[in-house]
Amino acid sequence: MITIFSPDHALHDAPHEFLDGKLIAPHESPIRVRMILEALERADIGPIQSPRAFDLDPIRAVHDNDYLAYLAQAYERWVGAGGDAAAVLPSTLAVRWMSRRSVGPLVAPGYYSFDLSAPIVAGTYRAARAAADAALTGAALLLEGQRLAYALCRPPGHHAGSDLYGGYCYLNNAAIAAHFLGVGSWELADGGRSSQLSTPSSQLPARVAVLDIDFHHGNGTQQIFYERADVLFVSIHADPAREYPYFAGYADERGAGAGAGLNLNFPLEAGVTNARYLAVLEQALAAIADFAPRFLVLSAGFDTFGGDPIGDFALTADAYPLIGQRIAQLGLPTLVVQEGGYAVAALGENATGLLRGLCAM
Ligand code: SP5
Ligand code: ZN
Repeated sequence: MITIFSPDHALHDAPHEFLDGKLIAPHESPIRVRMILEALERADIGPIQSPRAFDLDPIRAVHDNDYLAYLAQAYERWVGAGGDAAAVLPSTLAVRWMSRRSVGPLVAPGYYSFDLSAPIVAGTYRAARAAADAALTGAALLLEGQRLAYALCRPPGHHAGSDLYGGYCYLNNAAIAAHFLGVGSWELADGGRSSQLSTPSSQLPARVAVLDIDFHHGNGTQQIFYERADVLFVSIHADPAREYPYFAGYADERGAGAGAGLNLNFPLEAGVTNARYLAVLEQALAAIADFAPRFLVLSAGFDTFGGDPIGDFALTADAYPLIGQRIAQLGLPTLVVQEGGYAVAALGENATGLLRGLCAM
């Protein structure tokens, strides 16, 4: 199994996040991927490669162009206009009946974000591009015939929508990779196992499933694919009636238009055990098998772990190899994209556990 990792993740190092009325030390920090990387090296689980450099085209396929231009310049414009040099964090958010476009340097953050947990620092955009490149490289490896790749992305991505950031996420790495896998198959016959060109008449994107097992609902990924027939989104997460992101992720959100029926949410109660989780996972996997996708993108968060500081599930380390094994039994070429997980001391064991399970197919 190939891991894709860029040290550029460390360029994003937020000084704080705003949570429950307080400015606190950020839960999402560079130590997270350092812990995972060290565990992968100790476990000798396969080669670790640098991402290839992609241009903006595969990112523009998922994100709004103005949004990308904003992210690229947000910090410099903010500081230039007198914003605090520590980080970009808005004071006023565009919401419901107050959502007129207004994008001056100090207010654009409120137009393009939906919460106060995702500060932008000088290196945020470069780190986010490196994470997207890692996911795209993993997707390219699957198109070239690999069966399993792990994009060790940071910052994470599944809360980022087409033109909104939040929840520690700026670019939706999993969505960018999923779209790339679908259209990438235009160029490739045989599920990407050979590099034979397919016939021009079959130019429909391949079906891709995204399974999101982060503790939090992947609201950004849901939004991006909500009306699409070629991507199935399935998410197992804390009930948003109780947990972040609160305003999306309910079971009755089933997709719309051409995507009707292709968005599937499993909101769960607090205290979810290994056995309960694995039972729900069976339902999620059955829906994916029915869809019969060519590829699977797994948005993998480890904030489902019982020791996580912002989660309330009760999974133990033993759960992750079992989750990996069951997902591997789908028999699909799979790209694992790193999302959340904030119990830093346990991240290495939990991530290697999932990957070992996925390898054991
Ligand atoms: C990628 C990812 O996992 N993002 C998560 C962002 C969550 N931010 C808000 C967390 C709210 C936590 N509230 C309960 C904490 C005490 N149980
Ligand atoms: Zn999460």
